[in-house]
Formats: sequence, C-alpha cells, structure tokens
Amino acid sequence: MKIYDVENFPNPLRVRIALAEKNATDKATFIPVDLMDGEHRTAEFLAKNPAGGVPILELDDGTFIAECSAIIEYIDHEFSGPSLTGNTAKDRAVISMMQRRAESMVLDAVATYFHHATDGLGPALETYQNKAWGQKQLEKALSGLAYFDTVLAKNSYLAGNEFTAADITLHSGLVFAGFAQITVPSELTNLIAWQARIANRPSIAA
Ligand SMILES: N[C@@H](CCC(=O)N[C@@H](CS)C(=O)NCC(=O)O)C(=O)O
Repeated sequence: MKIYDVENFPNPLRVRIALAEKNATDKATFIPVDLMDGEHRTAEFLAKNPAGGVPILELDDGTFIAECSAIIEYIDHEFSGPSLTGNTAKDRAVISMMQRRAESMVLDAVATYFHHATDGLGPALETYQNKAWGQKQLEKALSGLAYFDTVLAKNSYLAGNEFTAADITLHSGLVFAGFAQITVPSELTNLIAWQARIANRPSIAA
C-alpha cells in the first residue's frame, strides 16, 4: 500500500503513529507530496482526494482512502496487535466519539487558527484568510483542551484505560498547537501528565 503524505505534518503524523502502533510501518511505501509547491491542488491530486489534503492511502487494488479516521480504521483491521478503534459495540462507539471530539474540538480548531489568524503556510497557499474566524477557533481549541483535561482526570486515556485512535488525534492536535505557538495552560495538569505519558510510547517517541 502507498501513503501520500508530508512527513511531520499533523494529519500524516496520525497515520504514521497508527502504523507504528501496529508494527506495520514497513508495509507502506510513503510518497512525498510537495504541499508547499501546491501539489495537493493539482487536478491529478484532487482526483485522488477531492478535499485536497494529505494523507491519502492507496491500496494495491487502486482504491484511494482519505481522512485519517478512515485510514486508521483500515490499518487497525488490516494488521494485528492491540485495537486502536475498539472491538465491542460500546468500545467502538466511545472511541469514535472521543476521536471526533479530539478532531473537531482541538486538531481542526488549531488548524483553522493557524491557517486564518497567523501567516500559516505563507501567502502563496493561504489565499483566503479570516482572522476573526481564526481567533474564534483558538478559543474553541483552548476550551477543547480544558474539556480533555477533565476527561483525563478520570481515565488514563481519552476513551478509557487503553491508548486508542482518539489519543492519536489529540496528540497530533497538541503537536500542531505547539507548532502554532499555542501554549497548553499550566493548570491543565491531567492533560500535561497524559502528554508526558504517551511521549514514551515507541510510536510517538519515533
Ligand atoms: N480531515 C482530514 C484533514 C487533512 C488535512 O487537512 N491535512 C493537511 C495537512 S496536516 C493538509 O493537507 N492541508 C492542506 C490544505 O488543506 O490545503 C484528515 O483527517 O485527513
């Protein structure tokens, strides 16, 4: 299988962590996308993913799968090892809910702040910016972080006592927040402790 991505970008990072968790990194061939040169906006790329984003998974039969949550679902089922998306009906639903919250309340909010309220990826790529909307999304991201601090006061991980795809999404959101120079408030001690704890996982340390 092939993965079109940009190494170290927040969403591609999610898929790379999932592969590492499943010990399957060597099963993928990574195809670098020249995002800074606008390759993701070419007709050829948009034919693979109309949303114009990375990562994209291409299966050996030619199927293209975009959206990290879908790609991680595929990886989780394709390779053995501890489940990232849950085995029971309840676990699957709770993980899916927490994953979507981490995406919407933190990762996507940070991304919108970065692209709208800062210089983002530079004038060639940031062709439309709405600074007020970007600032509003910063507020949303900070509320999201406070929410996850309350979750982590009760559980070791976002969806209970196991590391899952939801933790991967929040981790990428925090990596993006750091890049966008958003500081995690020091009073969010449960979130900060979780961050330190997962930093020791080989998939994340790598
Ligand atoms: N919801 C998508 C987000 C993908 C995404 O926004 N990726 C960023 C890189 S971290 C990207 O390609 N940005 C380029 C753009 O949107 O123009 C997913 O889960 O894969």
